[in-house]
Amino acid sequence: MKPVYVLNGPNLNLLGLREPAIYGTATLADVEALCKSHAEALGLGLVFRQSNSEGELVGWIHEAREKASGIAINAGAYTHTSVALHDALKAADLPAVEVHLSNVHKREAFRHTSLIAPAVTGVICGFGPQSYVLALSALHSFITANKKG
Ligand code: DHK
Repeated sequence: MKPVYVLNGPNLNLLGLREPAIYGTATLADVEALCKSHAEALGLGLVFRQSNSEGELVGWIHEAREKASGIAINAGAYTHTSVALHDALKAADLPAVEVHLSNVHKREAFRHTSLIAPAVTGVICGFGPQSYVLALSALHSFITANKKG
């Protein structure tokens, strides 16, 4: 089976240092280790990446279109602004989960709108690093049931 791509957007490289009251104290390396062990338990291969560049994220989604069985994406602030990520996810045509550490609906109004939500299978937010674990489990069920959602 092709691996699952877990893609992280802008400022997530600062996880653990950045607004810990909102995003927690786990670093992105901690989140990656959590994802790796959960993916292994599920029998899924994992590609885990972070970029501050919208174009690089678009390129990785294009790559996933050929090389991945599903995508979990925390697009950071691009969630709320990026038509390019929306279009790339539509083009990828894979099971995909929008992930957030924080519950964006409890926060500023500008975070209540996601431009990528209409292009993915489902959305998980508010569970800290566990949001990623839940996303991987959801992708695993969809991929093994051969569904796109
Ligand atoms: C991360 C970000 O960087 C914000 O721009 C999003 C998301 C929320 C998160 O909770 O993981 O609004």
